[in-house]
Amino acid sequence: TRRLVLILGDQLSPTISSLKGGEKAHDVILMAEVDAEATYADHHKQKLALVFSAMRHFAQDMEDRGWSVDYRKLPDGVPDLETALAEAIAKHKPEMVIVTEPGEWRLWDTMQDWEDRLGVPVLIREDERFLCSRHEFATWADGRQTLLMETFYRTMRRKTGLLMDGDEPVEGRWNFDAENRKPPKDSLFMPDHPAGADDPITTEVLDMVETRFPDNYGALRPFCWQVTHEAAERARDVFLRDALPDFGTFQDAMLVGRPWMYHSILSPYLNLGLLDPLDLCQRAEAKWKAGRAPLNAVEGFIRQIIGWREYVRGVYWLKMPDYAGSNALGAERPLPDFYWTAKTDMNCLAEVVGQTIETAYAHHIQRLMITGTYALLIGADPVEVHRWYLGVYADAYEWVELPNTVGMSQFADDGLLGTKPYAASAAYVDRMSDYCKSCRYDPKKRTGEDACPWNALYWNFIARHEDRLSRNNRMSMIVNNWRRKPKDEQRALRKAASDHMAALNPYSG
Ligand code: FAD
Ligand code: DLZ
Ligand code: SF4
Repeated sequence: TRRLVLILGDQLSPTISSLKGGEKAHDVILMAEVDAEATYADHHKQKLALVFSAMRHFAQDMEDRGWSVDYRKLPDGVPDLETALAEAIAKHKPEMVIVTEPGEWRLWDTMQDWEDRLGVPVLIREDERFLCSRHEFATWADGRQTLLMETFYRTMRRKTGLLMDGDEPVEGRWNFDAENRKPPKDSLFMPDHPAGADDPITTEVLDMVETRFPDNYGALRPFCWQVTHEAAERARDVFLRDALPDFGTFQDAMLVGRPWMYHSILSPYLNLGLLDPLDLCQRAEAKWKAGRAPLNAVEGFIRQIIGWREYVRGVYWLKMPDYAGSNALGAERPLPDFYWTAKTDMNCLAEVVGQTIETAYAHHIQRLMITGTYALLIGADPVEVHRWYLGVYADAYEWVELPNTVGMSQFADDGLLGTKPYAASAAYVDRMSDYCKSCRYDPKKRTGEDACPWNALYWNFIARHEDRLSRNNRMSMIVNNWRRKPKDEQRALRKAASDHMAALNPYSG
């Protein structure tokens, strides 16, 4: 064997850089289901099944294309990737090992020692599936006072030529968010979400996950996800045809029992390598050019992918490993048990956590403004919040999850990513969803038995961080509103919040 090419579980692209220049006749691909990767987070059962089934299908596909694949399966897998490599090196005796850089710092750090420990040259190549390399992002960030996403996004628009008219944005504007984010209407027609894979490989994997990981988070069946390139492409085409036109307008809306809304539900496929981000954006742009989707929807969608997705990855690599321990607000409370059980009489949280348990999915505003904001308001420990998000979603990998959680949602990086904390009271939830309509609490009341707990928690949060927030341009008005409140109202709000928090129970498994 000339080269042993290690392909990780989220590198399922036939054009992955580790395979460049490879020769089917002489090289061997190694793929391994290993305990270390399956257990470094409390992965949702559906996430485990998605990763393993997609890995097995990809291996099959590569064999059909003429590659030799050495595939290690759980439950009889190996403890970790290094052991899998060591065993494969002994078996195939390669001249060298090639791997594409991993998405997570944890593995990157381990890989630095592989060459020494394995006694074979190890070549780590750049992951070319991203539009902006780690180096390119570092160059962009160098010397900037603030790392504004919007500035970065414009650079990416120019680089890709997406929605550009020469050097200018089409229709003269970079961003159409002013037309987005409308509250939901009851009578919306919502596209169906395609049923998950149920081929024999997937069935075998689901059974294995049930037996091997019975105590992991979430419900395994019905399985919601696609596991091949072809099926992910079909899901993509259905989204582009049926949901993209309304994506922008109702991007932030939430409705009881409607987990998917007009979102693409494509993040797991993008992150695994089943879909290519640039190709997806070009297809969305083509819908606008053909008059099939409005610009506010298409621009908003493209911004999430070439803007936010690339930007958070850049920040992650720029700031790791210290970023993972950020805790600017000194938050230390454990997450309450209902993040695992969905058993709470706060309807918004019961809905979002319940849907998370059932599907391993929640859309951005549900993650940011329901589970995220509540954790922020009660002062939950950002590391614990991060562990939760890293486990429960089908699309969760640290490079994208950590900056969204620690930075955007918990403000633990002191505003590096977002300019202000995403604190909100019940008024926001009531405006953007129908959750409050069927809740036992009243979103308009601040204190009293049926007052929504979010209101007291919100003011308590403002009070707790009064000094810091008063120095923030975007928050100082709210701090002044707090300061103008009569003392007895302030006391009542703070007492209601501390009573609520004292009654929370940590999860005990
Ligand atoms: P759509 O709304 O259809 O958006 C299209 C695509 O844009 C997504 O598929 C995704 O690839 C990209 N995108 C959108 N928003 C973001 C964002 N803020 N950051 C990066 N990419 C974005 N996304 C993950 O992929 N993995 C995670 O582990 C993850 N953790 C998150 C944790 C928190 C606390 C928050 C607030 C957000 C997190 N996100 C994460 C971002 C976002 O919520 C998801 O990408 C999105 O909900 C995926 O659903 P979708 O494919 O239907 O997205
Ligand atoms: C997420 C995941 C899981 C659950 N299992 C495996 C595995 O058994 N083998 C593997 O190669 N990759 C797996 N992955 C994906 C890796 O965790 C991912 O490559 C790293 O976190 C880097 O992003
Ligand atoms: Fe959530 Fe409060 Fe609305 Fe109930 S009233 S759904 S707890 S915001």
